[in-house]
Amino acid sequence: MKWWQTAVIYQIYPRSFQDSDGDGIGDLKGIIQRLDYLEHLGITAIWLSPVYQSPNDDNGYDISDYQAIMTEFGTMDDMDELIRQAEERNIKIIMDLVVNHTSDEHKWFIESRKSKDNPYRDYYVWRDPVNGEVPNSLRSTFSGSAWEFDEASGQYFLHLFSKKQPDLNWENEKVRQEIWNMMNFWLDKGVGGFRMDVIDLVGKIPDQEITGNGPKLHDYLQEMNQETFGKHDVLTVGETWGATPEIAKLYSDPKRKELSMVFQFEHIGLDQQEGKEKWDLKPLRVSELKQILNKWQTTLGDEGWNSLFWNNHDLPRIVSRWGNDTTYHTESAKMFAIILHFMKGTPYIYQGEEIGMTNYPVSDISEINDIESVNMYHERLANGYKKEEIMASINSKGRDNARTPMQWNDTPNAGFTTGTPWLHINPNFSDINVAANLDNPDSILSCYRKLIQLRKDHPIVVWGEFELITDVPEQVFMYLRHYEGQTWAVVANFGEEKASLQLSDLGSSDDVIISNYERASADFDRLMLHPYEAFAVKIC
Ligand code: TEU
Repeated sequence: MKWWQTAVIYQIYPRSFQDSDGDGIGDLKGIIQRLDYLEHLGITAIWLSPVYQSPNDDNGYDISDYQAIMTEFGTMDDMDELIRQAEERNIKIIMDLVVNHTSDEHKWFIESRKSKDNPYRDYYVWRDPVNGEVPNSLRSTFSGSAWEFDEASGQYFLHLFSKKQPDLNWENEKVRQEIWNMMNFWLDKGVGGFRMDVIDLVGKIPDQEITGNGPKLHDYLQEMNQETFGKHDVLTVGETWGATPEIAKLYSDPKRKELSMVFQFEHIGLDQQEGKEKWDLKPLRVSELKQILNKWQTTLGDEGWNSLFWNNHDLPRIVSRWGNDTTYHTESAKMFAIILHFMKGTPYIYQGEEIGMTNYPVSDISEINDIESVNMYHERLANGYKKEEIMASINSKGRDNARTPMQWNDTPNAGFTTGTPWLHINPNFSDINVAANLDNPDSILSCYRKLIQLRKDHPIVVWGEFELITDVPEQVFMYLRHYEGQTWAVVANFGEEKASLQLSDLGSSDDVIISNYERASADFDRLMLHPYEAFAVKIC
């Protein structure tokens, strides 16, 4: 048994969590001020989005110094204090490890671009033009070619993200050694692990246009494990967009000595048109969601461990995305919480999810900060798309939806800052905020607290075998968990219509563990579910 199997992780996007000095930008001292809140919530560890020195082309995912803190966020002393004060509350700090690329303002890249014979040249991926053009057709996730021409040396460098995020050359042993040293610097500070940004890209073979899951990927991760965290009791989670369960096992089979687990994104793509981009929307089919989550729940076995999440700083708010953020705001927010936290794996909560924070649609591109949305807007506009169409995509899928400041209370600027917030605050903060949730036993926050406590009190939540129930209407997601002779049933109605179930074999129970309506019992012989109703009940 590992501590991260029983854990609940809370993700903080520092820029938007809590500002302590009135500059409108969240910071480390602000996080320290909120540790009591996180302790009250009951979480085990914080995944901290990047806090390193960065020119913020991609809000900290473009790092110019891995061993210094972003000036706007504070100092290394603040960081040490955060680790210390979190530890006092038994909370671990998981660092974001962004090593597929650096900032173009990192000293390695500044050297690298100086000349072809600079000792750092080979730290990055440089190629000659082909027929006076880009070396090949690799594209950047943030629109356009992945190759940027450098006038001075007449070569192109690779950037799978922004032009200010040149890709590191992992084939160079020296690069890997630098990364191991940096990781050991953080491990020596006592951090609780790493969330590894786009780690599936580091084995790329650019000349063959192979980016994800390259042939050397797992050799590199085994080397990383051995050279760095292998000797420590930490959590490591890889961000792996292309993972199938078979691929996930390669990372997380304990025998292979790579990572603890990966984030898989198969369910995240379900409202995207086949073969198109995330901006090209289609409605979610609940049957597909059930089928994919069931596959992940049942195929990893002892060769892996699931991470469970609906949200992060790149994704729209789940209650707006697949729930109903107006009429059934509280019900649907709790439904997503309940159905997720009883699955087998480690749950991740993204800041604000625990109070049901929603998307914040905007009407003009000038209101958008996120580089991915902005670049896509210009590219699609040039390709003839209509403005309204593009804004509709950004409003449903854009990353700013998740990045609006945390809503603490109903005072001006939601208690996030006394200054001018770096990004607009969702005007619904007067209703949706932490203070309004705290003392209300029926709030969304109280539901999350209860789910976290149930996980601590009942081994079945962590270890129980998962069994999907298929004999239910399409909009109902239902499963059982089995552990040492006990069985719990978890039921969720993913819709605005009532739904009825008839599962006579399961009998009836008045041992309700948690519910988002006032439910005292469940008779599976004739069960009627309210819109977005979700509950867990002990069957035996
Ligand atoms: O995200 C990886 C990534 O591919 C995302 O850009 C993703 O495709 C998109 O946002 C979702 O549609 C990671 C980080 O989580 C993200 O914030 C960074 O921008 C990116 O890597 C580059 O470091």
